[in-house]
Amino acid sequence: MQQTMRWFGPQDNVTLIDIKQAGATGIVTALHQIPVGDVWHVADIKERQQIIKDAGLEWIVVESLPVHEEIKRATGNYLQYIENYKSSIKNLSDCGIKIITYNFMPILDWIRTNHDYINPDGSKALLYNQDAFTYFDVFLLKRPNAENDYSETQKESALKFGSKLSGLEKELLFKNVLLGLPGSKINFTAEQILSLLDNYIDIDNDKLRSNLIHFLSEVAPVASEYGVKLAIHPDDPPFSVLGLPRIVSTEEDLKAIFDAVPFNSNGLCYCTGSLGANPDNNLERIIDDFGDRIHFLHLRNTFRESETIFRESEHLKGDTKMEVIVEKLLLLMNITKVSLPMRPDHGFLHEADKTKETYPGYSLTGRLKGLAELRGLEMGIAYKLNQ
Ligand code: CS2
Ligand code: MN
Repeated sequence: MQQTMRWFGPQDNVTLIDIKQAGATGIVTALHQIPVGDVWHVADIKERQQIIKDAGLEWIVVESLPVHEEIKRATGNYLQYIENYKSSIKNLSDCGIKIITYNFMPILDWIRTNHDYINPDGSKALLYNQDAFTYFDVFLLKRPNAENDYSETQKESALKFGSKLSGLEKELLFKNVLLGLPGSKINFTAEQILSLLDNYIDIDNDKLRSNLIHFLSEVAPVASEYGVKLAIHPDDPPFSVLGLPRIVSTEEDLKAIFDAVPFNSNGLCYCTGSLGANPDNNLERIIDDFGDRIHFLHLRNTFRESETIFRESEHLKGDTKMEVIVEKLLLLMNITKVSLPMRPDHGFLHEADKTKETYPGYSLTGRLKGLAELRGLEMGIAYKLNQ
């Protein structure tokens, strides 16, 4: 595996030197300053690439080249945005960057209700609690008709959860759920999110899927032509939130996407944390079934405390047996002869990083620990396999 770490660009408090000293050789980043939908021009890509090169690292993966909301909804200027996406693919390829991650989650990227769950050792983790989310949705945001999306028991349980929260805790829940996109510190307001949600009223899973397939049928041939691999990131959490459609959550979802657009460039970002939060997803089978479509690895673990709560756990400890996954991935790479880039995805917030402002899940020490553990795991397994 190629060891990488995500860097949010020059304003990231985790520096390229930090990342290099953590043992990564590859950088995963994006031009966050470019508005979603605009073309990434060669000059801008090269400028960022040079900064990374000067630090002795290489930009190997783009995460993310975001998909404009109008493409997801197939409205307005979406055809132009698809053309822009093709231009960005071509420009990235011209600069030698050949892996692009993106997602097709409407409006929001990943969602957690608690960004500061305290582990027994004092470090902090990200957590999703369905009661907290339901409380947010029905009683705080008061999304129209949200009450119809939950059972009476779910609503009672949510209300019980909410009744224990102080005013400040309610504010924090609001802020946590509506955190903007990774790389941005801007939260959505209630008015903004409600009006954005309105745009999806007529879009169900089938419609969103057909919009994704249309998008892929346009961009995957271009990616193939330029030797670029597209890696769709699974939904996180892998189920519907806020009444929104979700189409990259299950094994059947993946099959539908890959079958519909059978270019190898139409691939997957294999995120064990996102896919693993749904106990019905068989992570090993996903490697067996879609191994040749896996172009990028996010390795992290989750722990399901109950049917309604999951939290991020240590990279090597949780519901996913990371040793089994890494062994399977090494066997796959032996066959494909491709060294897949891997990043530890999120990490805990450790005491050492408490005073540094970083994006939730993206402090240095927690990810360094994850990366170091995963590298060691790989080395041990590779040694055994080659004996
Ligand atoms: C990432 C995602 O921070 C994370 O959890 O795995 O935000 C990911 O970058 C995007 O969904 C990819 O488009
Ligand atoms: Mn991920």
